[in-house]
Amino acid sequence: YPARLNAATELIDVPVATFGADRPALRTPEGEVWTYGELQRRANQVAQVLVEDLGLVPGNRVLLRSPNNPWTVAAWLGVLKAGGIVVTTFAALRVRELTPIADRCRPCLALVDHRFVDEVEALRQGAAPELRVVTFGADDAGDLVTLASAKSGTFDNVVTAADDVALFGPTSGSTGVPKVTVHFHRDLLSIDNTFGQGVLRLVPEDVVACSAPFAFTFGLGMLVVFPLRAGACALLTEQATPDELADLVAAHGVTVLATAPTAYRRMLAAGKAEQLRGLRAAVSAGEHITEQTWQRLHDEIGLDVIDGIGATELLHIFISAAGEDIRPGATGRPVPGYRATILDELGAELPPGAEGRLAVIGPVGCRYLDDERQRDYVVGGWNLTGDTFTRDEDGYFYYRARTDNMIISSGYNIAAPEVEAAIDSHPDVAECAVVARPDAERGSVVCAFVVLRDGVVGDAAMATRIQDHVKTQLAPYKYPRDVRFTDALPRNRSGKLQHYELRRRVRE
Ligand code: 3SK
Repeated sequence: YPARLNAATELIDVPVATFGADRPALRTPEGEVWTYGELQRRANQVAQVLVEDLGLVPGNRVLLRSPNNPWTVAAWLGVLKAGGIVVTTFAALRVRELTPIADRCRPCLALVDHRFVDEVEALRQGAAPELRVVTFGADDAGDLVTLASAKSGTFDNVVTAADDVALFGPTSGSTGVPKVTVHFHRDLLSIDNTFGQGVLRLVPEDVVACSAPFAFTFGLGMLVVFPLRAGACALLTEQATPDELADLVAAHGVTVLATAPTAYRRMLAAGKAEQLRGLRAAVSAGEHITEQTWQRLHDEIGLDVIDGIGATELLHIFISAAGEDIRPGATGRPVPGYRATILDELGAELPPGAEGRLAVIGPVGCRYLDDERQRDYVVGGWNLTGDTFTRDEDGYFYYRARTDNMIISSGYNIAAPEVEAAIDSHPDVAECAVVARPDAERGSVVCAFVVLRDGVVGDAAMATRIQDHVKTQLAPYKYPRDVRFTDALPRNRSGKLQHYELRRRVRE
């Protein structure tokens, strides 16, 4: 990339010039359509408001709190155009979750959808008294939309350096204590030059939907960066259950869907396969997809799902495969631009077939903001993602577990996802999660939290049936010695299972 680079130029101004101002860029389930020209004008107006009315100077940090809608995209691009740093947060976060993020990021301004302002007001009255709060969508005099509408809509983007900071991406990580990842302007383009153009390959005719909020960089890539650079259109949903999303896919002619395996499973369970048949590509990420779910999607919607593993630390997906390159059971190969290997505990590379820590290096790397945990993530130049993988002779990588989900019981290594997949295949099970429970005799034992299908009773006999079932699927030493029934599994805002919460429960 050139030394001087503002990502917003490449994400909206160049696409307007390349694909034309009249192409649809964003649409909503309610039928609103923003063209590329309109998005550019709105983003320029926001940048004008930021600089002329709110006194933003390059490098200022702007907290953005809003669900996925066109104004959120305009605000995000506007901050970049003005040389600011966007701090994306989930609209659903409460003040106690926002406080450590604000403490670390120190935003001077918050752009907030008016429906989600209370928690930010509480933040301003508590931990962040200097924070200036501007709402949008309220239609009053101080509203961002009102202020923006009074502007001309032309703006000369601030000339930032390719490695000036553009984005602070908070992540709850696997412990629940938030970390903030730091990403440059060039990183935002890099994810497109690697996964976007190297694997996904959107075309201008594509309509993309994704369940992830922009605050989860999976959603930011899938709904903003990749479609805009390809001249494609994104369908933005503020809130949709998997069933509703499947209906929207059919109703809006969506061609590319990206969501988590859990959502795909729910769509199939709700009989929504028909609604997904118009897709030309489906991406699964956010958590590991089991072979069973991948196969069901193949059988029922006729698509080979593009699996991918990404991380907020690396901004997006770094191992994946599409089309002919898909090897069943494997997550895929490093996406073009990345290298990956498997390391042992001491940092030595392991040969094909050996199980160890996944290590990745590429154009985007982890930079935590003021955080000691940087030392654990980047070791010897490799990013250690916290996943246990194997690879084969041909360079395909196979997921085993989150490293902290490997259970060592009586000296056996048991990967929790393997046991989860076996339990999931029981017809009475809706979903489950497996963790280690400390045990005096065995070190740890496998403990399964199981959600049963509606109407099935979770009693001792059912627990035994599940244990027997696992013994028919896997080596019997892997069966869950402890089976606990629950109504729901704990998940974070991006839908990932919170195994740490279950580990806390088993220690209680
Ligand atoms: O796999 C993930 O969790 C992820 C994280 C950030 C960006 C993209 C992805 C898929």
